[in-house]
Amino acid sequence: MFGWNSFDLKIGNIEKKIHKSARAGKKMHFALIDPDMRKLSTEQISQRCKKLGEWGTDAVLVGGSTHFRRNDVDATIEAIRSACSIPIVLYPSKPGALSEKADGILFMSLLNSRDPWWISEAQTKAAAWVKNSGLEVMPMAYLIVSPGMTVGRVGKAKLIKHKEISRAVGYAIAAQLFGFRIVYLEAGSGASKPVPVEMVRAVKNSLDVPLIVGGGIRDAQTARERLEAGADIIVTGTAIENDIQKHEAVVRAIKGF
Ligand code: 1GP
Repeated sequence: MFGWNSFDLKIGNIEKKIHKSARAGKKMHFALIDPDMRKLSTEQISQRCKKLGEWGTDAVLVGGSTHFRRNDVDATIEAIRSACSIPIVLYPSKPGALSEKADGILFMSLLNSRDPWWISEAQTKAAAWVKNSGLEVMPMAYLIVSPGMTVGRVGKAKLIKHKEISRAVGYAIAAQLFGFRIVYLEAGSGASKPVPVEMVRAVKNSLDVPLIVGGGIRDAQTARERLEAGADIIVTGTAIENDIQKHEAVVRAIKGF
């Protein structure tokens, strides 16, 4: 049995900062690090996070769609922790790949999946562990937009096409009415086209909770356009993996917006 006293129902510090920044119009940058050690070694992860810490990145998300080794998640978190003091947030793909070494978890539902596993069943498997983990829990609705990439395929998403703006808005409003406190519009890691500006604007105008936008954002201009349209947080991953030095301009553009 769970006692109510053992679980903090209040919003935690990471999420408080997200809401406060969004209310103040201050933009945030989240870096995605894939715990797949075939992509980056722990040394490479540390080296990248040291730079991100200097540039003002607000959180490091740890997650990926294809690789699920708990040991790799732990090692990734340790490598980040040793290099910077940026909060570390799980961006989970599977109940077995969770680690209490992180600071928080995006407890997310892929609302436009065709498969109940990604909407509520995986979360149900992990729920007791998450509740007892001590992690800060941030309930988040995850919406996958075309092209969706690996996460769209693995998550069996009924992709939101670029012209389906009212469908995106419907999902976002439903998410807020369900009680999700953050909405994430995701084009998929490595997407050739990011979430369109018109969709970001329409979704933001319909929402009262912070909006995250990610997938295919590789340059400062693309990031700026989405921030102007109302994104509160920009997530980048592939560009950090590929060439961290080139990425400084993107992080600075977001933080200096
Ligand atoms: C993926 O939105 C994130 O979940 C990051 O995408 O790798 O294309 O930056 P990129």
